Amino acid sequence: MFFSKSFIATAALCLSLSLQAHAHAAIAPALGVKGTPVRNDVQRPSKNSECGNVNIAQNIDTSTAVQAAANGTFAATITNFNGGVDGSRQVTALVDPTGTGKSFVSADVLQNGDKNPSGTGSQQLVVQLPQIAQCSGGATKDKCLVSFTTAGGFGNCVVVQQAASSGSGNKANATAASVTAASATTAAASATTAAATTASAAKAAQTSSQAAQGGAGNLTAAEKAELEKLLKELESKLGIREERAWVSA
Ligand SMILES: *[C@@H]1O[C@H](CO)[C@@H](O)[C@H](O)[C@H]1NC(C)=O
Ligand SMILES: *[C@@H]1O[C@H](CO)[C@@H](O)[C@H](O)[C@H]1NC(C)=O
Ligand SMILES: CC(=O)N[C@H]1CO[C@H](CO)[C@@H](O)[C@@H]1O
Repeated sequence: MFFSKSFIATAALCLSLSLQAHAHAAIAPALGVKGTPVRNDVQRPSKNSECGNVNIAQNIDTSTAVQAAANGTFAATITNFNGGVDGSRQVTALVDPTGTGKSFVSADVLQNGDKNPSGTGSQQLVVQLPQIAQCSGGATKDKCLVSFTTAGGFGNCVVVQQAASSGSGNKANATAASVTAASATTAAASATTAAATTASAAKAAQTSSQAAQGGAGNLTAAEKAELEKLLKELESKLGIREERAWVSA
């Protein structure tokens, strides 16, 4: 009633900042991070920025790389900084065999972490690089970039190195046929990325305009509950009370 538009917009901003501060998990060794990643190193991978804010070209050659086994699997360690789905240790993985951050394809996670851990801790993740994904990135031309995203929407990239000598499977399979398949996949992936970028920009604009107008319709139940809690806190500080139609309980 009183100043609901700016009030909700401010509250939504506070909410997103508070979620950022509380919900984190990092996968080591992290792209662009020396040593064990800490809470502040956690990124929010997104469709047009799968490694978050980390500069890929500047970091791919200086970051610790995980060695892939001859069968194309590799392991990484996920550590969460708070419990619950927001601090989820369950991930999905994307691989960019070119190491540029521009042509990701999905990869199977053979061993995953807990989706809804009760506390903090570390677990091992095991990922299978796709057969066509012979790593060719970085100065050594044998590095892949792997982007991990947790069920809570956090994560980061990891550099994976695939030794040429491990190539009995993947490398030897880089025949004309699989090279053709790989470039077709890459082209398809870039087309998808371009489309997704436009779509997500439109969605972001729509979402923020809805938030600014006081529309909370696109928030999940948990987000609504969190927003409501935050609003009540602000209201009690300001000594006001406002009716919100979207509050279910
Ligand atoms: C791949 O190789 C690793 C290391 O040798 C081994 O531990 C793992 O079981 C293998 N995985 C598969 C799916 O063959
Ligand atoms: C290439 O990959 C296929 C499918 O995984 C496999 O059956 C075949 O043995 C591989 N070829 C070589 C030369 O390793
Ligand atoms: C993805 C999604 O749920 N979009 C909805 C957001 O809210 C508007 C208005 O409430 C709906 O029209 C969208 O379908």
